[in-house]
Amino acid sequence: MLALMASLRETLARTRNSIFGRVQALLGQTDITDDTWEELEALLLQADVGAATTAKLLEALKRRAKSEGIVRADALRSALKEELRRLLSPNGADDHAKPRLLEVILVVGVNGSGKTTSIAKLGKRYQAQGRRVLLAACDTFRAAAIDQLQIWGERVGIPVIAGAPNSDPGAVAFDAVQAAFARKCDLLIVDTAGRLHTKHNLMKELEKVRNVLSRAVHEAPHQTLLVIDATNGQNAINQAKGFARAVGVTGVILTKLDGTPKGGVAFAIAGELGIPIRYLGTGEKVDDLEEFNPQAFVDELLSD
Ligand SMILES: Nc1nc2c(ncn2[C@@H]2O[C@H](COP(=O)(O)OP(=O)(O)O)[C@@H](O)[C@H]2O)c(=O)[nH]1
Ligand SMILES: [Mg+2]
Repeated sequence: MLALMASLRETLARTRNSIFGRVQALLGQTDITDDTWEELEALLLQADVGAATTAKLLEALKRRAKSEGIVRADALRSALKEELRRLLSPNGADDHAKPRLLEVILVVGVNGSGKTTSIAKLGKRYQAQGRRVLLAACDTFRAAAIDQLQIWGERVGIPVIAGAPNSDPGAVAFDAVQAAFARKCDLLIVDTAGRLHTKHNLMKELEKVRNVLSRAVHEAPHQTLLVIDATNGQNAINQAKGFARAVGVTGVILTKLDGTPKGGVAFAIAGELGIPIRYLGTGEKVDDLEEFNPQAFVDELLSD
């Protein structure tokens, strides 16, 4: 737990030191003035929280200040932390945890966001929990992408099902499901393309892969995880909306939080997409993945 907190601390250091440290200073031991609200709004926008989510937060805080009689800036900080935590906490039960014969996780996202790396990290983590994992290389449009997943598979000791470069990703997905059943695997993680040659339509290809999975395995994919590169800030939100429309994303893996001051984008993702963040990518190594914890995340950005 201590190691975990230390690594979250390191991961969020730049985000905290850049803007959230100033939010912390603004909401210190003083009274709230009109300037407090204006500066808070400006800081949240600078922290990549996004216009829509910043507006929602400000509205909620002003409402609370009025109804709860908050006049001190430090009390406002506590209220802000609560609102940020609430924003990040998914509502409803997580039914992906249901035990199944074969669970299928589809991983999507633009090229370079960290899909393949995150799949290796997830695979290793689940394998360590005793799951029998198989990976599917459905990013068939670049030979290097297939190789990359195979190299990771070898490193972490997880088999990879792949086809020839430029083969149909749906066919690879189908083969991978058959292989998973044959080998009695209980978790199949499917890697996908993030960009295609111009004659193909990425979202259509992803829908096809998704349909193959749902025909082959009851209720599959059981999770569709969208990988978002935190360094893309607000641009990532629009990309995410496209994926969410096309393939129905159930959760987000937010990567490259280490070394970016744009960690506030987590709040924009939660506020604008309403999709829960499940994991944080905290570095390039295979163990650099953390389960997302809203409370720890907010506590790390704003202390009491
Ligand atoms: N610093 C950092 N780098 C990451 C993280 N996740 C992925 N990367 C790097 O991002 C680059 C692209 O990753 P890759 O998995 O190939 O992305 P893909 O194209 O979506 O499959 C690689 O150099 C990874 O090492 C992360 O959490 N932190
Ligand atoms: Mg890849």
